[in-house]
Amino acid sequence: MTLKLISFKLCPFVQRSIITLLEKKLDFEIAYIDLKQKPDWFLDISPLGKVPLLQLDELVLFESSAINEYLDEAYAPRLHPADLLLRAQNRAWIEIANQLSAAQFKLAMAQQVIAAEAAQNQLTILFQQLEGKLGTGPFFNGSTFALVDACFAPFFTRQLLIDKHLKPVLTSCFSKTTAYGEQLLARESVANSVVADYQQIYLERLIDQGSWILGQSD
Ligand SMILES: N[C@@H](CCC(=O)N[C@@H](CS)C(=O)NCC(=O)O)C(=O)O
Repeated sequence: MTLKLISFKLCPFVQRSIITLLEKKLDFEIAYIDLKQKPDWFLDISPLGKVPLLQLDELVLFESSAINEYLDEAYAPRLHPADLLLRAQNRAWIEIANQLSAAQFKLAMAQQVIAAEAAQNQLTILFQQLEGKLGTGPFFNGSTFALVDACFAPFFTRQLLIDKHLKPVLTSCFSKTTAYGEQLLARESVANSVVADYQQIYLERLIDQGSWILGQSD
C-alpha cells in the first residue's frame, strides 16, 4: 500500500505524523500544499480543509491523532504504551501538547504585547503542568520514545526558534521540561521531520505576520 501524506511545511500536526512515519521507518510520499490557496483536489478529500491527510491508495484519513494511531496499530514498533491505563494517560497528555502548540501559535502570531503576554501566561501554566508530570526522562514515559513524544516534539522545534528572539524565560525555570525538549530535538526522527529550510520559512512567516516577538531580541 502506498502511503502519501498531504502536508504544509509549517504545520506541527503534520510534523507529528512525519515523526511517527520516520520512527516506523516507513516509505512514504509527501505532497506539500499552500494553505492560503488550497487546491480543489485537496478540498474534495479533506472534510475539515486541514492537513495532515494520509492517503492510502484510494482511502483518506484525516486528523493527526487518527492518522498516528492507525500507523501505530498497523506498523511496528508500537509507540503507544502497552499498558491500558498508561495509554489512556498518554492520550490525555496529547491534549496538553495540543494546547501548548495552540498557545505557542498565538504567541508567534501576536502583533501586540498584550496578546503576546496572554499567550506567554498560557504557556507558563502549561509548562507548570508538564514540569510536574515529567520524571527522570529522557522521554515522557521514561526510557522509551512514545506517540505522546511525537506530539510534544513539534512544540520544541518551534520554541527553539522563538527563543532566539525572546529571552528564553519560558523554559529556563522549568529544568525537566527544558531537558525533555533537548532530548526530543536530538532524536533523529524529530530532526528529520521538518524541511531543510524550515527555520527560514518560519522566520518569513513571522515577518509576514508582523510578529511582536521579532522586535524583542537585544
Ligand atoms: N486537529 C487537527 C489540526 C490540524 C490543523 O490545525 N492543521 C492546520 C495547519 S497546522 C490546517 O490545516 N489549517 C487549515 C487552514 O489554515 O485553513 C489535527 O490534529 O490534524
